[in-house]
Amino acid sequence: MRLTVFAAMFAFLLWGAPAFAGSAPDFDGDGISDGIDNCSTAGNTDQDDTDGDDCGNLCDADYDQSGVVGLGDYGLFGVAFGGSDSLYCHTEPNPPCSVGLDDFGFFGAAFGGAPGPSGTTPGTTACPL
Ligand SMILES: [Ca+2]
Ligand SMILES: [Ca+2]
Ligand SMILES: [Ca+2]
Ligand SMILES: [Ca+2]
Repeated sequence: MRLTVFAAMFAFLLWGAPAFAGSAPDFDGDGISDGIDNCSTAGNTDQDDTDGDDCGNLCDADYDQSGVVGLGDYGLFGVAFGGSDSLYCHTEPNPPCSVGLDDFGFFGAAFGGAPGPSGTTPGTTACPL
């Protein structure tokens, strides 16, 4: 019995420990660790960030960079609707993209809130202005 426990501990040290040592928190499981994920709550392996504000498209409906998703963004989204501007495409890989009802659903869910969270802006939940 004691030998079995010892063997199990040895096996863990041999194969298990390196796996734990190299892992970092990855809330959304997209392979990008939270600290460097530009949209840490949604899987976005491509890290698309069309406007370059360090907030990935999948977390960023703040098109006018005001810090909140509001009426100004709604107006911009309306103009972009039906087009292919990747800034407004939240639900599909870019490019190509088509701004449609699925993206409007994303926008509606984000309305009234702040963009983000982005792991590339530590200590904040919003993306930089
Ligand atoms: Ca992640
Ligand atoms: Ca992510
Ligand atoms: Ca962005
Ligand atoms: Ca805004």
